[in-house]
Amino acid sequence: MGFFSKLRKGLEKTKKSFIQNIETVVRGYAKIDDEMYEDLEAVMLTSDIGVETTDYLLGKIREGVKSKEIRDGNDVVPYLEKCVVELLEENAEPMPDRTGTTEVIFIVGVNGVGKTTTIGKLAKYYTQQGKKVMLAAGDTFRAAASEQLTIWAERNDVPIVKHQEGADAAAVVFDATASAKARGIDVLLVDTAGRLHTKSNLMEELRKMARVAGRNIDGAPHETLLVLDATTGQNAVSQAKLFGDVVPLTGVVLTKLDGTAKGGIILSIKRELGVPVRWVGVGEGADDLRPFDAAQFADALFDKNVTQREQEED
Ligand SMILES: Nc1nc2c(ncn2[C@@H]2O[C@H](COP(=O)(O)OP(=O)(O)OP(=O)(O)O)[C@@H](O)[C@H]2O)c(=O)[nH]1
Ligand SMILES: [Mg+2]
Repeated sequence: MGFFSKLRKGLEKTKKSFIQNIETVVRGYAKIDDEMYEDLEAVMLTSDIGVETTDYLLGKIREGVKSKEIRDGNDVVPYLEKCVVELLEENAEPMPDRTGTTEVIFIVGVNGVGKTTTIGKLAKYYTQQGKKVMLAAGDTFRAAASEQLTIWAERNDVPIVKHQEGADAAAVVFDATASAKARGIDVLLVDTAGRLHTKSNLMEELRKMARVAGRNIDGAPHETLLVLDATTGQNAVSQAKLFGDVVPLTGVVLTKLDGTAKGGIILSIKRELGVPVRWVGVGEGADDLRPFDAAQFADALFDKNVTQREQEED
């Protein structure tokens, strides 16, 4: 199965919990009234798009009613589809091109969201793009973390810099950045320990890692990607907000979109965290991560251009 097909299949539950529930609600209304807005609000809130994005979409529907684009309940869903596409586009931003320097990418997030797996997938993606990739085992906290990353390094045939368990993570970053620079590496992917914002020593460690990276390579880390597990919904977003206070985030990797009903979370990321969605993950395999493409995502969610998309995919 290609990426589009996996994404489409993965979003089936989200579609059900969001679009189809909305359809069920609005179908009953010949006339738009306050009761319908209340029902809509309830459905939206349970689909994990968040309070703010719910308010935004309800405001949009009110506008549509005023401008007569929505005349009865049946007009709501097609109108809402347009609004959702706009929100997806808001979350997309072109990836900056940093050819010519060693690009240092930090991967951060709470425990178990898919950081290390994402690094393995990114290593494959960038290698296929013809880039020289190196990994840094910056999770020195959890036992076996560096072994897990080493497996991904071997699979992708890329070098890895690691220290012993319990070593200073900033020292790993220092060595890795120096080595990457010396070897003319294009992309250095830095794994970090899963941490909660409440663990102040670990958050301080993250700050130190970022500081140290910048000593060896100008402007590093160039990207700090926050990994969010889509299955945790809005919970993930609120936990993650606090990472931005410690290290400036440049984007989000949304993982585990395969099979969750909470995929609607993607609509609220830019609004709540102020950063674009850069990558989406739809499985545990090395090919199950791609740059976020708003149009592709919308097609997968609304079952549009399916045949064409399926023909395009590898
Ligand atoms: N279904 C699915 N599983 C995923 C995806 N990404 C990661 N996983 C799985 O999620 C689990 C945790 O992944 P890790 O990469 O170890 O997560 P981590 O954030 O590095 O975890 P810690 O280092 O313990 O904080 C693994 O079983 C992965 O295979 C995805 O997109 N879809
Ligand atoms: Mg990990």
